[in-house]
Amino acid sequence: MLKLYGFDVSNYYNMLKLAMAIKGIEYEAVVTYPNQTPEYLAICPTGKVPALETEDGVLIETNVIMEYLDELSPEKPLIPGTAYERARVRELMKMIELYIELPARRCHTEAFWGVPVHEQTKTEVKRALLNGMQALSRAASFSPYLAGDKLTGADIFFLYSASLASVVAKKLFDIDLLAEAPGSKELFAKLNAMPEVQAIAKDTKAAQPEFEAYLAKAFAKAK
Ligand SMILES: N[C@@H](CCC(=O)N[C@@H](CS)C(=O)NCC(=O)O)C(=O)O
Repeated sequence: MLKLYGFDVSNYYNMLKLAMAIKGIEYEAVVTYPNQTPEYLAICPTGKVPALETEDGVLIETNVIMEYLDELSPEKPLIPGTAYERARVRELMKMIELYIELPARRCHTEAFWGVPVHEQTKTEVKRALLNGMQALSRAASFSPYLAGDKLTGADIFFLYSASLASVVAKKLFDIDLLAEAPGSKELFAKLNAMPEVQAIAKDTKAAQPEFEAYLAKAFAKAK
């Protein structure tokens, strides 16, 4: 059986949880926090999560795993359609990761854990997030999903990346990031109404205290 390494608060991990829930793929969850121990590095070369253990070996990188799941189990494709349509979904997934998720991540410590970020970093991130969301607004259709009338992997990336980026934008810059992409609030409401998304949100909430204990240890070690 597939083994998914990660933890329930991780937004990348939750992208795969949702992908597997939608596709009806069974797996064993192996609760793992990112770490650089030789044991985990032997499984996952970066020490990050998620990682997926398959019968052929381990895969990392969420978008790559999502594509693998679609090939493994073509029912309910998350990257559907013609070559062009599939490329468009990948394009949106990549835009979300590069221009929304990764800039926002540079400010996670301050937005979520009260560990201040340098002012210069904040200036850069504010601009990057506005540009990223405006670019996505131009590239995506939001009708109602990012790539049209079908839910795709791009919507899964959007749900779990833009939600955290919006918190960063609100807390640090007092910006309503979703307002930069008309249709995104309606899309969020639609996605958040899905029973699979609600089940994952429940797991995330339940896993929060353990994650906070892990973080407290990690920050104490870094001092
Ligand atoms: N590009 C990776 C990013 C995964 C990632 O950054 N995961 C976070 C948890 S949500 C992590 O492991 N962070 C620890 C670290 O960056 O060392 C992917 O697509 O899976």
